[in-house]
Amino acid sequence: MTEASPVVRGACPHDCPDTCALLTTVENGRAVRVQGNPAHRHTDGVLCTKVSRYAERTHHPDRLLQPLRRAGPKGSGRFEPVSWDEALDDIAARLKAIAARDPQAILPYSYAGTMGLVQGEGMAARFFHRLGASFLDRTICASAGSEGLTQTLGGKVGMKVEHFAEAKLILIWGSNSIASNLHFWKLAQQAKREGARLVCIDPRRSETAEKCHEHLAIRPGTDAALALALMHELIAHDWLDHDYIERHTLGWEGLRERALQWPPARAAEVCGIPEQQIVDLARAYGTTKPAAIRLNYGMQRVRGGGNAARAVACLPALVGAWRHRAGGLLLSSSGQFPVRKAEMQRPDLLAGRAPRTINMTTIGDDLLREASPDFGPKVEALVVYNSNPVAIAPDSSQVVKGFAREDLFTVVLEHFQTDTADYADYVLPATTQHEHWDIHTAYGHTDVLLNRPAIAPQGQARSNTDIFRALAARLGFDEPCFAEDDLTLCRTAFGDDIDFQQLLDVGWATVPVPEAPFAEGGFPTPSGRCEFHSARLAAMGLDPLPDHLPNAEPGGTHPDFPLAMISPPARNFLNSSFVNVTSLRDIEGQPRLEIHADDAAPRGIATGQMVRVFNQRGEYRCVAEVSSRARPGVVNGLGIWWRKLGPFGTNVNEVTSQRLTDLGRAPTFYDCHVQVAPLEARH
Ligand SMILES: Nc1nc2c(c(=O)[nH]1)N[C@H]1C(S)=C(S)[C@@H](COP(=O)(O)OP(=O)(O)OC[C@H]3O[C@@H](n4cnc5c(=O)[nH]c(N)nc54)[C@H](O)[C@@H]3O)O[C@H]1N2
Ligand SMILES: Nc1nc2c(c(=O)[nH]1)N[C@H]1C(S)=C(S)[C@@H](COP(=O)(O)OP(=O)(O)OC[C@H]3O[C@@H](n4cnc5c(=O)[nH]c(N)nc54)[C@H](O)[C@@H]3O)O[C@H]1N2
Ligand code: SF4
Ligand SMILES: [Mo]
Repeated sequence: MTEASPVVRGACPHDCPDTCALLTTVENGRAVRVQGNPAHRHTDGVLCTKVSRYAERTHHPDRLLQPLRRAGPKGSGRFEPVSWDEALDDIAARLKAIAARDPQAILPYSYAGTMGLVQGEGMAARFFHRLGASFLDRTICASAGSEGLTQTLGGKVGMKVEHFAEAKLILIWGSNSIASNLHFWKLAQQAKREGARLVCIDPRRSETAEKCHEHLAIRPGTDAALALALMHELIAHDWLDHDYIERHTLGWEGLRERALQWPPARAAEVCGIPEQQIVDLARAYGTTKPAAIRLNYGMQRVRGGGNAARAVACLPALVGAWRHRAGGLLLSSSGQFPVRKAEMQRPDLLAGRAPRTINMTTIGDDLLREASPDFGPKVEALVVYNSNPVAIAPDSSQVVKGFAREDLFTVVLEHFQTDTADYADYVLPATTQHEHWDIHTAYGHTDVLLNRPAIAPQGQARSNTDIFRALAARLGFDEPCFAEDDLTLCRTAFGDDIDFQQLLDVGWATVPVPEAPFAEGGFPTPSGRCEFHSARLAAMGLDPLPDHLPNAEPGGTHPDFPLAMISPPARNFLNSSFVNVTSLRDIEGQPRLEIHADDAAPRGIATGQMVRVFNQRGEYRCVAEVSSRARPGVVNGLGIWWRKLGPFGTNVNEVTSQRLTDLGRAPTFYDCHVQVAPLEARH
């Protein structure tokens, strides 16, 4: 295959653990087909439905193809075309004027539209560092679990995903693998065929849960209670690996004492499942070797999410599961890549300045804050790229209020006129993965992938890097790093730690990771041990041992909002991406709320009926589906629709809160109480 060939090698840019290798067929300058590369072992020639339609997205009739300037009130969606020069000159002048007063009044807002190291925080980070803009704390997805894992195992490290195929027991914990980690599911199936038992721990009877041998439908946010009860049983039956605990862990006495407070009966009460299920799972976990845990981020979007990840991450050390390459745990492998972050992002351009940090999760509140000694200057300008905050950030009525500020200068780099782009002063058309270079790590395997552009930029679209280079030039940033092209940035990402020629020739390269990374301990924690007891947490004034922290809004306690709601992704969307791709939206139909018959009946709710889902923060409307996918007391509001494509212009984040997790300053999307009523009932 050569560069001139009509099939071009790329990488999936999305925030999905699998980071697939793509093959794009090009005809007459158009991407006509996207397939999984059969030669890449993790992709194995298979893509999810969404990305199989990537060409439809690239050549979508609604693609933004020219820069736009606002021509109506904020949010009205009225824009007029402008030239790139006009747009960039004006944006540069506005940012310059604000920066002259205080650059911290400028805030970048970006996340996972692309996970690429170049089109993500590559040139953009250099630009904002040089400017001295506020830092953005990128917490919206994973930082509670990441922090929990880091405080316990020492980093985002764990089992190699391929070895799950050899496990004899697999706990799929807080992950709807079929929807969001498809290539792991294939390995789990392989293990199942070899006799492994699959257990799913998830409040929702997900596509994955229904295909496992066992499903523990726990209440949201009760994972730590379950993990502590499992430990209780491991102790009671002495299914412990005393030698491993002695040599490779820290703080066993304290953890033991805490676990002994959690007999299965107590956890059964908290988790809302039969005691016997806990007892049986503990026996299976204590006596099956090798046992592997696929933990995922679904379980950490609650108040105690960081502690819950910590509690689960303690389990493998207790039974010595790490001794075997098919034992242990995987949450994220992203800590295993030797990315040259400083060379990519150039924090040295701050030149000693230390800007304040704003948490992306609380953007709703923070856009509405006035200047104060605590907060610093009011946010005057927002530059959004790779994200759609008006749809995906919690407590959207506040987010909308912030974005609607007439005195806020907002620039949005986008492929489409999203809910967020509707509030922009300038919308700048960005290239898609088909139109630019990039380089990718993964969080569900350990390969680096290169993405080659398959086609020319559509219309007047420009890459994020190109846009930030152009702004840098207009602001007079003349450091040579602002002149580097994308291929140079791709090369910089790993320096000589990766064979770049192999990336060019083959498309990917595997990072060396030991087969069984902690068989002999050697955790990347300060003590080198698996830290049940974390001195670092103690030093922060936090509980050094993992504990169960009940949800802030557990459902069943508030008189007006008795149901707990979780809002995991709909299978055919990727967060808010793809909602505007007609063929995928047609599969999803309408925004749906799954509700158990026991909760639907007393409310007079039937399948297909339009319902109001509401709490103290707001209300959204969607179609009810009375379904055993929901457990009693918990409703599942599948996400994340574009507000303007859902009925009544709202989505599920109307009711979620800006409360943060125990660790990692992360959102609590799945810690949310609501009431549900048929739409007509109000009249
Ligand atoms: N199809 C599809 N794939 C995706 C995405 C998508 O939007 N669509 N998003 C991508 C992104 S950004 C991410 S971060 C990952 C997310 O993927 P995951 O990490 O798997 O997280 P979620 O999909 O949020 O939730 C997974 C499961 O956790 C369950 N869950 C909810 N609350 C709890 C709880 O308290 N405890 C337990 N044990 N389980 C709970 C949910 O019901 C859901 O079935 O997926 C990526 N892949
Ligand atoms: N209620 C609820 N809310 C959630 C979640 C949930 O489970 N429930 N999940 C949360 C999670 S895990 C995450 S990760 C966040 C995700 O939230 P976001 O990071 O905002 O991800 P997307 O919604 O996919 O939006 C990404 C946007 O980036 C754009 N984009 C893609 N590539 C490029 C590019 O190269 N250049 C530019 N300029 N733009 C590009 C896409 O067109 C898209 O509109 O949402 C969170 N919100
Ligand atoms: S979203 Fe995930 S499964 Fe789908 S193509 Fe991308 S990496 Fe593969
Ligand atoms: Mo995410």
